[in-house]
Amino acid sequence: MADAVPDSRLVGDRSLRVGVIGAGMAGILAVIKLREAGITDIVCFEKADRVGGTWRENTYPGIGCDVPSHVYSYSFAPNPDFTRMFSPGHEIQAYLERVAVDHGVVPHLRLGDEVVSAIYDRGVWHLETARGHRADFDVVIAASGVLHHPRMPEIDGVDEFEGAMFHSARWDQDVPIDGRRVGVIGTGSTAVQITGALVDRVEHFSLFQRTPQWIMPMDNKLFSDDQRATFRNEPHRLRELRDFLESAFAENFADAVVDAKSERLEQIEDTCRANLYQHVTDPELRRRLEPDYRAACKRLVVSADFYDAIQKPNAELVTAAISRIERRGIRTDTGRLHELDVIVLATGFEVDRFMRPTVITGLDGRTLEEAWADGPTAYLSVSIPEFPNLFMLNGPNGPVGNFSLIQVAELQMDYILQLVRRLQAGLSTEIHATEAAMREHEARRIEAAQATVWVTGCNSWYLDARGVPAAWPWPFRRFREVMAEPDLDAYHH
Ligand code: N01
Repeated sequence: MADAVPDSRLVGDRSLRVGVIGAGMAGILAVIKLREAGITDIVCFEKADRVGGTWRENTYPGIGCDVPSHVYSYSFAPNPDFTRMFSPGHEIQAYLERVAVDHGVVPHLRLGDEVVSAIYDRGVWHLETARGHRADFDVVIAASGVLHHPRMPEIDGVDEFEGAMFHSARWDQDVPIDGRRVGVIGTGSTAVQITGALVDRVEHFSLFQRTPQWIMPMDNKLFSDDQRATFRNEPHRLRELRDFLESAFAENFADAVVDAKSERLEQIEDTCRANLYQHVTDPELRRRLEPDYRAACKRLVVSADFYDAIQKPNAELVTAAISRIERRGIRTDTGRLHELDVIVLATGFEVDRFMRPTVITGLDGRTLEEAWADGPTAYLSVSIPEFPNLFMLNGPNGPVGNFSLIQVAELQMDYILQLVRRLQAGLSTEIHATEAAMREHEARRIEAAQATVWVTGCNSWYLDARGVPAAWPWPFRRFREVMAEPDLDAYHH
């Protein structure tokens, strides 16, 4: 094990230059943690003109986080001001911007400049940006996000529509919505949030469902002024709430989904079924809304208002398959044309892209495209063989879905820093996972994935091209354990 991993404050003698790709939640975290480790020569590249990642890009009505706010926040930057148990997106965006200012991230930002290529050559990463800047780094941390390349549906006639049409992650705020006829394609977490937010604003709301979803009820309670004052004045109370939510979340959800036979998973299923039967009284509508696969097989959708919204008189659940998009709306295979003013494509994301389209070239001219020809992999989601001194936050096959990705990234960053400290201390010049370690990890991961709920008979974005869940298939505590300290035997170092 890595008993030789030094603490930089004690032995650091080499000054490192670190490039961070992306200034979303994970990139902000990387800069803060690097600075804490005494590394200040950092440039954080961000293609957009603001920090925030997902929370900057997604501005659709109803956007919020369905992970409790006090878990979906940095452990070192609690936010007593969150107004609800589950925060709306704009509060999270404001929080991330504030953290970036308060924790000294801003001077390291290079906004509006996308990294287009990163080439490794004898200990140095040469980065080039879309604006033609070139800069060299000893270490690169890729914090470029997971769900950020919109997946456009392959539907005939998409170019024919004469109204407004956009992907949920590219919401056009200039398009009027109120009093209009709006159609949403998809029934994932995004579409469900949009449904609750839009139905009372529009003349007619059509939800085009290809596959029904289980819906976990949510009690999105407001924190009162008094509660928030208590969180502010007695920080330990906020810490207690966070600890409670964190362990409840891990035990009740994260650990349940990786064991398809678990009792807790049955309870999740019972809760979702009861939610449907209690809230949807029309048996025909209920039949159309009831999935034929197990709850949490797809990423579980959490909502306080979806069933009420879809039963409003101006709302319609369309379950006939979409045949094509036409000038005036969407035609289904029953022959009916649903006339619409606005079509929202809540059709999800290309989840296997990660840092791409950035062209990344490691040892011996090997590109990431080549390394990932059979799908994205990385040792413990963090390090790719033959790509030395490049580390990923929220990389492939890690804990995704109904988790706090902030919590995940914090654990990964502490792990990465232990490797970076070796470089800083001059104990290593190149660190990257061995091919053998990655293969062994992948084999064990794929085997363990067979016990998860994700392979019990549904299609979802968790599944890779081979049908293997691209996710962490073990309890969350195991992730915590392996992230505690790198096993140097798994690395060239
Ligand atoms: O995307 P999705 P999302 N014709 O991939 C349908 C996170 N998130 O943006 O199920 C018709 O889940 C597709 O149908 P089917 C969260 O991790 C978090 O909603 O494939 N339909 C499906 O219904 C989430 O899981 C929050 O049959 C088509 C939908 O589009 C992830 O983002 C909030 C179609 C896509 O669902 C992605 O969620 C929101 C077609 N051609 C999102 N193509 C939080 O609160 C696709 N579909 C933290």
